[in-house]
Amino acid sequence: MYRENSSATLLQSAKPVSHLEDIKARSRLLRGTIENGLNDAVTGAISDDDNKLLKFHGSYQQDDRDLRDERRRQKLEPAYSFMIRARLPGGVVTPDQWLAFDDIARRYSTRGLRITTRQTFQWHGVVKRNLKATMQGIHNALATTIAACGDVNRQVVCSVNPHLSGQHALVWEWAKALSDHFIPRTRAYHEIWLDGERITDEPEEEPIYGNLYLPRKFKMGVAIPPLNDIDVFAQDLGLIAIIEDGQLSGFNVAVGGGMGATHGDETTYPRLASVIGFVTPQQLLTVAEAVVTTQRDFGNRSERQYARLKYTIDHRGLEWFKCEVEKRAGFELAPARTYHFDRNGDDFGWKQGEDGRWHLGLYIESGRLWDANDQRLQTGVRQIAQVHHGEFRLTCNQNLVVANVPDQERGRIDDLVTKWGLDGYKTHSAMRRNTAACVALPTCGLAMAESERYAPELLHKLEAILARYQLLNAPILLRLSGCPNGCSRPYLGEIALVGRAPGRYDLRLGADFSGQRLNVVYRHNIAEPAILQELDELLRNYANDRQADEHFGDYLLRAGILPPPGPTLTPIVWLTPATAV
Ligand code: SRM
Ligand code: SF4
Repeated sequence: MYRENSSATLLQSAKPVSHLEDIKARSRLLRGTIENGLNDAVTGAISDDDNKLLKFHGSYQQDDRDLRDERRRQKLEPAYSFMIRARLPGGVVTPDQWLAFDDIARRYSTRGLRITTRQTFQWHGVVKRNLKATMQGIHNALATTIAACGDVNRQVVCSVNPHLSGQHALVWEWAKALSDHFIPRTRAYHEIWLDGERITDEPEEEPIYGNLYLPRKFKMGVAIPPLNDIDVFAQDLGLIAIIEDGQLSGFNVAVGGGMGATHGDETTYPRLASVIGFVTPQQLLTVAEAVVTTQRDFGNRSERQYARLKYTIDHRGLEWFKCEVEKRAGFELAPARTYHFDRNGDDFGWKQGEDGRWHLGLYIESGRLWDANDQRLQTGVRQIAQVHHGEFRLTCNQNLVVANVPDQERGRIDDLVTKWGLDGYKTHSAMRRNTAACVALPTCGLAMAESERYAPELLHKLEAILARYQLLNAPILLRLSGCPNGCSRPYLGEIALVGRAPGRYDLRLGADFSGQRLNVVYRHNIAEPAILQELDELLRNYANDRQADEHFGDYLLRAGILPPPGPTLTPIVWLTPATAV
């Protein structure tokens, strides 16, 4: 039996709620008619409404955009398939899980395994009749896909590599606790995918979310200074672990980060999270819940483009938000503690932890592990998983750490890394090692331009420029996104390309190297020749005029090539009254 949750009654809007709110309300806690749709053999798709609910189960319906025109000509329905995303808190994967995930990829997906910018895996190209078997395979590997997408708290990301110290391991435990705390409680997932028993006489409710879940997606991440590898200020709720005298004292709380924007619409924008205070570990879940429920009750449920937490905060004011969170938590947040980030990006090569065990950082281009063309990266990591007894850690920069390796096992892992061409980290330019590119074409329905498939070609050309100016060892954050949604967090790239149309991008410049300053548009809507020309000149000047250890983004500001950053962006963007009281 399904019971209405009281949070639904909080919705009072001048504008009608969006269609998606209506779908959620009618869904019986995310069931909709997904099961019927899966059984309909006439089409490879499911209904639009169910497709929206399916996201909460960790899957998106897509179609192969490379084939769209041809199939239309042949009067066939689009080549539908599904992308599936796992929920792997902090990106931790055991070797057994790796082998199971790899089996799933070989059996059901068309493009191998894809490490995402939020430390998890996606499988692309799973056809409808295999969707259930894929979900079951992931479940059997002791993982899940629930709430990997949808208007809920998603995968909680965490700095890598926690095994470098006992305190880091503790921080990961908290990231996992957060992830578990916000998992939806609906039994729909079990019923639909795992053939779970339907229990009809017990009330079923979502104690945190209510039956409408959140107004929009919600993201949490925990960073461990001085490394900001997760881009903590891009999270709705970013937590900065404060380790003092070798002990975890607690977390600074940052709220309202987000990247998504729409071209040409200045009422939507990327925003860095604002630090509002400090909590002890014991207070963490209470405060996180207060943040989430405040957004649940005050977020915009009429206009989805303004529904992220960043707009709720900018609309009502940061001080109001903080007071509301404190009221719900039942205590005041302590003043934020001092912290310092000195960089983003991942560590590559072998690093030893304080317990003497080793961790090997491997560069994976755009996170794609796929046996294609002349590469066998998927097989290579599979072979490592067959001999590895520690675990793997996926990073938010789409890379991979073979973690927790005893000294005597290193040689064996190194041999496999070399054999299967996973040793690129030793020779690649520093820019390549600091590049992230979103998936974009052919699977992403929102892509306006290529990203993942364009990155290798672009990097090849940029490396020729870097070599000319002896900059191959200069770490420069490069981010590519096929549209302004910002899945590679391009607004935090020292150099970023944001797709506008096939072959055309906005060139954005000037973020810092530690994820604490947004970049700005330098040239709108330009094609590759102009991109290369602009970057050639700027990189030449940087090579000649940079100060010792000065990063490219900082140089552009100091040299006056970009304007100094303005005040923190807090425009009031909604023209309509707030949607909740
Ligand atoms: Fe994303 C939508 C891929 C991280 C902001 N994102 C999508 C979809 C699902 C397209 C869609 O809605 O139809 C993309 C699927 C492409 C495909 O074929 O796989 C997609 N996003 C990805 C991934 C796979 C990019 C990657 O190359 O790794 C990342 C998966 C993360 C994960 O494992 O959970 C991914 N997306 C991000 C990030 C980065 C982050 O979270 O750190 C962002 C920016 C941060 C943020 O959320 O503000 C991001 N994705 C978006 C948005 C814009 C949201 C907004 O507030 O406007 C959309 C579109 C939307 O939600 O309407 C989107
Ligand atoms: Fe797709 Fe745009 Fe995200 Fe790239 S940034 S994966 S094109 S939604």
